This record gives sequence, structure tokens and C-alpha cells, in this order.
Amino acid sequence: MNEKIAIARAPANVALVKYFGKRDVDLNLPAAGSLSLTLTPLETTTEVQTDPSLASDEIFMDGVIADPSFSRRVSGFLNLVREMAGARIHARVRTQNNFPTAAGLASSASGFAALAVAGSKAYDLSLDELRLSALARRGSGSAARSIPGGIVVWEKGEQRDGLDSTARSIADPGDWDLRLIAGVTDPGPKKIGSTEAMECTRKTSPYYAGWIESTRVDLAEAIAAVNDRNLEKLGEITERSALSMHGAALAARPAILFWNGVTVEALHLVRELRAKGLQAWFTCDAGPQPKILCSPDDELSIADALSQLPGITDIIRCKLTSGARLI
Ligand code: 2P0
Repeated sequence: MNEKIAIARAPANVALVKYFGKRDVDLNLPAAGSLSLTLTPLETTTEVQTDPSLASDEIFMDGVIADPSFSRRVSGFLNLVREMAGARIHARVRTQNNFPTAAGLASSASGFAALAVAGSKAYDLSLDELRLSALARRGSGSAARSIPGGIVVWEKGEQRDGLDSTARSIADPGDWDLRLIAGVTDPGPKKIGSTEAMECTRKTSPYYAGWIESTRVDLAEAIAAVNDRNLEKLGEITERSALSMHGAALAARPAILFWNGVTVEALHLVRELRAKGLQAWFTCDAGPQPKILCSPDDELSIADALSQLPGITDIIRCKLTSGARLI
């Protein structure tokens, strides 16, 4: 196999119905389905260049050699791609995010989605969207959801091999104008990784079973709310899914607390804004950054209120976009 280059760009996604718990850790198979928004402007751009002269993979993040644990994760993912392609040749990978890495802003989702698209192309694999989604999932569960665009459902799947645990779009970006505002409270990397947090919650939280059961109901109701374009209903499900996820994690032993004080203030703010008649609903992932689902009409007032909250250092206004693609 000769030298080949492919470059892909993938958007981040934020789940409204959260994924938090695995039925298979090695294959990144979720214990329940989830629903997310594929969002611009948060994105990762990744170049994969196969090179017969390399003795091992070379991974660069933002122009410098990546740290060993990240490099091992990327190389492990490339091994899957090589296995599928029947190839042995190593690759040089250059990846770049346009937002803080590993801070609960979904960098692993956009990162592994971009790597799946660029890597499969560089190794001459021809994969359709569902197979790309299943491949991206092996790198990071939520990456499955950054392959399609718009509003996305990632199925739990029933098969043990996980080939039916893939993500698909249930609404295109132009079908419904939803907005999401991400507040940055702390751009540093999070204290506990998602996999470790999920496994600790699954094994020790007395609320884990209830959390997974409630997610099944939330997912069905959220899909119906999307089909009806009912923002009120989707917002209500969004906020309760996030709070239930964090509740289950808080009840783990030892307790997992992703939030800081600003996250809590942001939740109070969202509830106050809603009491004043604005359409705003809180969500938060495996980090302290508050995120607000809102209507386009209320977006600017909500962004303004969030940016004035002490401790918010930046806000990122997001809207729906199309999925990962080659550039
Ligand atoms: C989500 N999170 O649905 C949930 C909410 C975090 C909280 O998907 O272990 O980094 O690699 O599958 O993809 C973060 O999960 O975890 C995530 P792994 P990933 O967005």
C-alpha cells in the first residue's frame, strides 16, 4: 500500500437524552439509546497520512506530538481500521480542535468521528454512514453520533457484536431551527474520564438501574417531541435527562461530581429565565460546562444573561449542522 492522505472534519454533538452507562466496555456499546444535536461551530479537523517508512504511528495534536495516552488511543483505533482493511502500514495523524479538548465539550466525539472518516478513506475502505458510525463508536461511544447531521438517535442495539448500535439522523439541520449555548467555566481537562465515571456509576450507584430505565422512556418521548417539533416537551426531557444522569453519578461510590459552583448558578439562571417566559433548558455533560437548549428567538437574551454570570469565561452559540465529512 502506498502513501495516501485523507482529511476529514467532524462536528461535536451534545446529547439531549444522555448516554451514561455501557452494556459492553470493549465495544463501547451503550446500556440505553441516546439523542443528540450535531452542532456547529465546535469541530475537529483530522488528517491521516499512511506512510510505508513509519515504524509506528505518529500522532500530532495542534501541531505538536500528542501525549502518550492519547497517542495510544488513536493508534489502537487505527489498528481496528487496519484490521478491516487488511493493511499493516502505519500512519501520521494530525488533529486539531477549534475548542478546549477533553473539558466536557465533546472533543472525543468530534475527534473520533473525524478519525473514522479520514482513517477509513486513507486505508481505502468504503464505508456507508451506518458502518462509519459503528467504527467511530469504537473510539468513543458518543463519536457514533457525530457521523450523521441534524438531530441524531444512537440505538442501543441488541446484537452482541454491536453492529446494530449505530446512529442515524431523525431530522436534517434545516428541518428545525434549534439553538444550544455552551458556557465555558473551566477550559482545563476534566478530572475523571467518561468511561471510568460510567463504569463506577454502573457498578456502585443505587440509582443506576432507575437511570437506565428512565432513559428508555425519555428517548421514546424525545423522538416523539422531535417529530412534533415540540420544543417545550423536548426541553423538559433534556433537562430531566441531564439531572437524572448527574444524580446517578452523584450517588456513585465514591461520588462523581462533574459540576463546579458556576454550573449550579447556571442551572438556577436557566430556571429563572424560564419563569420569565423564555424558552431555555439546562443540560450538562461529563464536565462543568453548562449548556442551554433554546429557541432562536430567545437565543441572544439567554446568551447575554449567561455571559454575565460570574465565572463564565466564554460562551459558544451553536446550531444544527451536517455530519462528519471528507474535505
Ligand atoms: C453523552 N457523555 O451522551 C454523555 C453525557 C458524557 C455525559 O457521551 O467512554 O467520551 O468514550 O464511550 O463518548 C461522553 O462519552 O465516552 C458522553 P466513551 P464518551 O454525550
